[in-house]
Amino acid sequence: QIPAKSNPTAKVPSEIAANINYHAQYSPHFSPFKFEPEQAFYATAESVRDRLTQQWNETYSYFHKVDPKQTYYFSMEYLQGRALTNAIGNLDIQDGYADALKKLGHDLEEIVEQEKDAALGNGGLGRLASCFLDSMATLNLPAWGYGLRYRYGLFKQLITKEGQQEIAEDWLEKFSPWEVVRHDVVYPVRFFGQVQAKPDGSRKWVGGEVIQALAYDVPIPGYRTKNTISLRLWEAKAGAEDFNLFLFNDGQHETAAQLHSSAQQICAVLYPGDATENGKLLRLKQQFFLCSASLQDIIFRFKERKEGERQWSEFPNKVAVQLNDTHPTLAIPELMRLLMDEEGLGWDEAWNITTRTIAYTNHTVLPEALEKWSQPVMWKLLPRLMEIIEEIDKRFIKFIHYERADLENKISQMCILDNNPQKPVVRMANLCVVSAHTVNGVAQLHSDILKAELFADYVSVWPTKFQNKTNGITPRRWLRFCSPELSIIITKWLKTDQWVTNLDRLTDLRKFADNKDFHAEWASAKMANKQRLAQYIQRVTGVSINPNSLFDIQVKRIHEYKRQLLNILGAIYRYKKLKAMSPEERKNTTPRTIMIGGKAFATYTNAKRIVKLVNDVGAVVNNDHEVNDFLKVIFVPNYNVSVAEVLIPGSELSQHISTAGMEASGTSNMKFALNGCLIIGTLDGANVEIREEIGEENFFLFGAKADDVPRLRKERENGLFKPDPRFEEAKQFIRSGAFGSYDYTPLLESLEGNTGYGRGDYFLVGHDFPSYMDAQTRVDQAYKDRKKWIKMSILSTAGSGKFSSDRTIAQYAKEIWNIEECRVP
Ligand code: DL6
Repeated sequence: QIPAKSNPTAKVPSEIAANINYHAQYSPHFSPFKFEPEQAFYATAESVRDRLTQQWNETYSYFHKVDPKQTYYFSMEYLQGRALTNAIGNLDIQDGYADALKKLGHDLEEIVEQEKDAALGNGGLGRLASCFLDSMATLNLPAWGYGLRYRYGLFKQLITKEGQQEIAEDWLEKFSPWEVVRHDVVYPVRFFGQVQAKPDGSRKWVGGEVIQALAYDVPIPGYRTKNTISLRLWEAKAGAEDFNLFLFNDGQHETAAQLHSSAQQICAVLYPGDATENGKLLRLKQQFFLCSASLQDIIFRFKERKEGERQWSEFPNKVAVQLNDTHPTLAIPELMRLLMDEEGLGWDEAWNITTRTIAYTNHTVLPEALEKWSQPVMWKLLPRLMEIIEEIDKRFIKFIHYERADLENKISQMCILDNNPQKPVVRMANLCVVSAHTVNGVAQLHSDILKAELFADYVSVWPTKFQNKTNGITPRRWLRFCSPELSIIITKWLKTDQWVTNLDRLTDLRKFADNKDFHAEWASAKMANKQRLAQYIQRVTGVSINPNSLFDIQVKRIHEYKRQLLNILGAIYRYKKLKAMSPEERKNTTPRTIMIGGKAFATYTNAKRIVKLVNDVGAVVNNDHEVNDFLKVIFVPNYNVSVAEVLIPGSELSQHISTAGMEASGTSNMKFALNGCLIIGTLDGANVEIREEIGEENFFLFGAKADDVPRLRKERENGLFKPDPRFEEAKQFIRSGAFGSYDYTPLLESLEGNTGYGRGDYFLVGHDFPSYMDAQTRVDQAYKDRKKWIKMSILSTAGSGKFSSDRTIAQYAKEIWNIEECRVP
């Protein structure tokens, strides 16, 4: 029987089942008559996409008609994760789809598991961009995301005896059911070549190689609203005219398709290694490709949305561009170039438009993450942009010279071009600060540090340019959908589900913080999540963990400043103490399961050693029958968004233990707190605000404060640091070979000595170790008092309202972008 044509508005399970069937048969991607979970996933996703497409088209045409000011979020990273649960959740049709799939012999939960994560990002910065898109859509804001369609996303992490091994993550292996290619949206992007002066004094960038940017759109549905916005991802292409048939037939196969291969490299991977000149060139190409294609698209839309002539002066009233860190900084000179060279505007007008359009978010104070591009490489790849950057710099220096003679001696640090003859570079953050109308940090402490340190000199020039926008997370993905058990209880006790879009409503849970019945339901939901997590751990690591032990989790990119090393040294010390105890004494301890997960950048050797150490410790501890009822150490492999969705709801304690002043914000801290997990942490990033919101008595604080860090490093350099004996004992235990024969000397040496970045314990692991261990003792004691712990857990969730990305995005909209709601009727 031929199934009915897909009806995208179907609500009844039998009709939804017909839609799914329709796609299984008429959008075939597999051999006929197969309807295994994988095929069922693709057919289900396509039927959901039909619905989204309808809303999406309406949103497009409504925005076109209303012509509101629109924000464009430029980001090299989006960590979207899976889309199916989120889409049917936001469309509020989970039950219909679950029933429909049941009719077709499948289980929604199993189908959801078939989807590959879209991992077009690296860590917090990319996931933030994805949370922001969700909030933009939910708040009905006229806003879009722009990014790159990487062929391979962030690598897949395999754990072998040698430690971490990276393999390409083939998220497009079959295809992505969510993206739509727009064959009509193509823009040329030029690289290399030269600049010609024209007789009228204008300049033109010519020659070089021209690669086409082709748009792929991904729909981003808002929660319970028709508004469905776009994430537009660019793919690089060369055309048939660039394929030299003559050379090919002459046997010169590679030369014949040179431009095709060059195009393919641009979107091959996220963050290609940049140790070589070629690697640097490729990264710069990626950044420019994103900026140029997106700006051409924005300008096209600006003109298209109004018939007849547009006044260029209107541009900043119609367009806001947000740069997600410095990676898309080239948008600044590229917008100048497009306005001057392509549209014929003069410098002053182009500069006025550019500076009123572009805003910049800083996400790090780490010196090595502040991008500096080699001037010779930039001249070679982007000659016209370099002319423009030089001119911006010249004018800035002149401005300081005439207007702020008091800053004369600061010019060499404030200007954009560092002309050091050994290594001339362009300082991207300086270009952003000089050109953007607003610069923001991502948590109050971080924004204060930016103003007091990194950008202090500019603050006196432009005091109102600097803002704070504390990060946030979407409550849909990070509570409503990843923990249905807890969500149901919250809705039941609050007697409303309005908290899903108004997270401040969670404060009302405080009323029930001592209610016995509420406690019982809360504990049972948490237990269900812990059991789900225990099953997952068993499946991926083969280790069985006890759901009655304290689940203690640290998941994030592996980095020395995030101090996974502090965590594992603490675990080692705990293990050693347990070994020394009598069986009776052990019974009085709080059993713990410590889980650590995260990826180390492929060339970051010390981070990879940390991964190896955690695995080695786990192998010993988990097989030690004397103590393994009281302690397990698990390395959770291949941490990504979907894994986080299982780990976070099942966690009870999470570790956010960076050296104070180094973590700009952190966002997983918010996800854990929202899920009723207690935090052990330093006064760093958004921890500071989380602690304020949930109450200091519900936060296990330890460690140096940001203000003390420089002095402590100095003292260390001067040989004034006296290590705690427990710290020495833990390190000595590693040296003794207790965890195998791997040579951990370089890792241990990073904690010793007096000076230098990464040596001389720059991250103050030794200094913070004793107060960390004391805080851990407080954790163990608190966990023994079940009533107290559950109350703290409830208060964590209740105090998390501030950390909704809806709040963050509403602030960006009002205080930076100046855009308003544009709700599709
Ligand atoms: O703002 C999102 C996220 C913060 O939560 C993290 O604290 C911060 O480390 C991260 N920053 C970056 C920037 N690049 N580097 N390195 O990823 O941004």
